Amino acid sequence: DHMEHFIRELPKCEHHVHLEGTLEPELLFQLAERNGVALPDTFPKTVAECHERYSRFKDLQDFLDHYYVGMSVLKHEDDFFELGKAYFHKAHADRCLHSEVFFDPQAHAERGVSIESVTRGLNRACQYATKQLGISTRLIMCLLRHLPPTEGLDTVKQSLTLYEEGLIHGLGLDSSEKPFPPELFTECYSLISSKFPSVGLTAHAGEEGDHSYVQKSLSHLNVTRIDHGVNTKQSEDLIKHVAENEIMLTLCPLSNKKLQVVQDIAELPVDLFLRNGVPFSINSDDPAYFGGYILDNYLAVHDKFNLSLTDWCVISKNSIKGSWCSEDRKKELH
Ligand code: ES4
Ligand code: ZN
Repeated sequence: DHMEHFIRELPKCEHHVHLEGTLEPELLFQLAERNGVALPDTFPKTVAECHERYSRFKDLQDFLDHYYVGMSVLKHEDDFFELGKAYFHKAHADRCLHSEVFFDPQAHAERGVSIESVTRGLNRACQYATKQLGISTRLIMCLLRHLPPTEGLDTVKQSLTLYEEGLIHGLGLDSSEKPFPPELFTECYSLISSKFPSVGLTAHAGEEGDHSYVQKSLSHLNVTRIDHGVNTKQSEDLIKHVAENEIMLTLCPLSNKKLQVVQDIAELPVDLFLRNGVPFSINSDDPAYFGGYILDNYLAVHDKFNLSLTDWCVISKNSIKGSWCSEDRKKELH
């Protein structure tokens, strides 16, 4: 299959991967042992049991319940370095040349791991990726929307020196979507953008929430990108708006299938978005839990949609254009 070979070789940009979601069961059990962390009885006991349990998530919340327990084995700066390094090797193998990675500092703070040690460990992994693998990187801090917005604001305040140092480049919003609409976090976003106007703003929206969550992320949080954004398909006006304003949607096909956002990847609005000039990229989300990294996600789209070479070039160009890297780097990526 010529097309498959083309897709394998295509230079790729990642915009939606949670580093805690790249924690493979092998490393998870190693770290649990090394750090003396006892996992709860409800957590799988072996690598094989992880794979079995991860193959049947009911919905986003069912996944998140495992995700937060899984990451509880991460305790020290070096654990985060090791996690990031392992991910960047996977990305490199998939011909990913630019990767923007999410992390959830609040999910580690509750175990007494400081935002500084998380960020410094991950930033060292980013530097390793650039020097050893030639991957350009961006670190995006995410706020957990299931926690009170006042705690999000505290986290933002604690992170200001890290943004100042240039260790973090973006702000995102993730976790359980529906009960926690985007406008709750208006102040967190406005604080970052008032202090650091060049920091990239994004938010998960329209994964389980309807199209109004996408709309409100744009109007209240001033994001320039939407993570998932699948439910943009529900509104013709919104489709027009994101196309005209070049808001990139970071689609995650394997994630949507595993969390039953769609029953089949063929249901994703890939054709609708291409026909209407909605820019989107194809991404990994939580690859250790969803069974595939960026190439597997590209190949899943290839398998379900008979896209032309022209379509793939549009996807590829949009994923470069929507990246938060320098204009010089964008030229190199072309
Ligand atoms: C996530 Cl798939 C997904 N959705 C929302 N929040 C997340 N955090 C990690 N993966
Ligand atoms: Zn995500």
